[in-house]
Amino acid sequence: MSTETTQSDLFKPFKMGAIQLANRIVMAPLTRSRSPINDAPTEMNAEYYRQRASAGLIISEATNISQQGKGYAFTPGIYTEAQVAGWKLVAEAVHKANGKIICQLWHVGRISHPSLQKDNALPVSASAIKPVGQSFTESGMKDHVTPRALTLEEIPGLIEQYRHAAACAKRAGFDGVEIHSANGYLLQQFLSDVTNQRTDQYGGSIENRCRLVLEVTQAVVSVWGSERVGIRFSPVSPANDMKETSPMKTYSYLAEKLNPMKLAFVHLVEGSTGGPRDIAPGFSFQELKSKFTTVYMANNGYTLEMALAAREKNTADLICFGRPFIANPDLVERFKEGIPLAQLDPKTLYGGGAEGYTDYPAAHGK
Ligand code: 8OZ
Repeated sequence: MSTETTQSDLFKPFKMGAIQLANRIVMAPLTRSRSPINDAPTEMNAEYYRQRASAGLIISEATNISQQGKGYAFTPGIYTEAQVAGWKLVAEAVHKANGKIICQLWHVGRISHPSLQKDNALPVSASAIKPVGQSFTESGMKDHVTPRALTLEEIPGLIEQYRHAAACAKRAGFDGVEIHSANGYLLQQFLSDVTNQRTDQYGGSIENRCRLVLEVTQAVVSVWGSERVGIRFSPVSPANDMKETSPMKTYSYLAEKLNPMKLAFVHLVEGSTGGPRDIAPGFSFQELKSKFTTVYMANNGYTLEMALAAREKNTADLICFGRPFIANPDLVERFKEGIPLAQLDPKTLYGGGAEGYTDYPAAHGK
């Protein structure tokens, strides 16, 4: 372990809003599709999160706020009593291990498939525009379909889905929540001038396209208080056939509107989600960071060296690691002690049981 590593405040406590973190390393939300029964977590999921509790903060895998919001087979929800009970196991296990965990609130919008919806309903979106790509359903990959545009009358009910899920997450004992407004899912489908072609007050101008996410944030803050709520954006990521033509303008406006709400953090996917960081010449995440007054959580392809440099130069307050946490439950200790990282097995990423999930050992056992 080098002195540069030991002296970095990456490994020192940090207060994020009302949540006290043991260090500045965040376990990123990671979909693992291991909740096949009632979309509810079990002891196995609790064990997986417990093993990773030395992260300063764990963000849960993306968690459906309603059946309508579900777009991937075997992903968990946070809207029924069984799901609250399942997540209680998770939150208790993480807390017992002195960790902190927040719930990522997710509605996929058009990235769903009728086979995952109640009565084979069409997925919903800002507008009836079909994404290129396929959905992960219980019977394999299926082409996306043309979604149905939400009516103006349905918007209050949609916001209520977020409020209800936020209240369920609170009862489950999470430390807070993250609103998933990234990666081409429903909230970004409203933000984007490409996927949002509405002509009512939720489409057209930047103000109108940002309206839904701001109303959702208000609803979630009404449950949790602003100091336990964060939000995730991916302004330039092509994930899930997303495109925004002037992201700096849109996200600068969001910063201006979100700053007075005093959220706990803003989480940025810097580049193409899970891919290259330098995909948008001319777009500067540091410029965007300067517009936000809250804690800046950086994500996408960070190595330990990059994280140390980010703290040295203060280009981020908190650093997310995603895939490295899968095969290295003790990632923080490995970083501190200079222990080589284990590589994950891609075959066991999604679905299945304990194999490739809770059986990656910590370097020193446990
Ligand atoms: C990978 C596989 C399935 C879902 C995201 C929730 O992109 C996801 C996701 C990622 O945010």
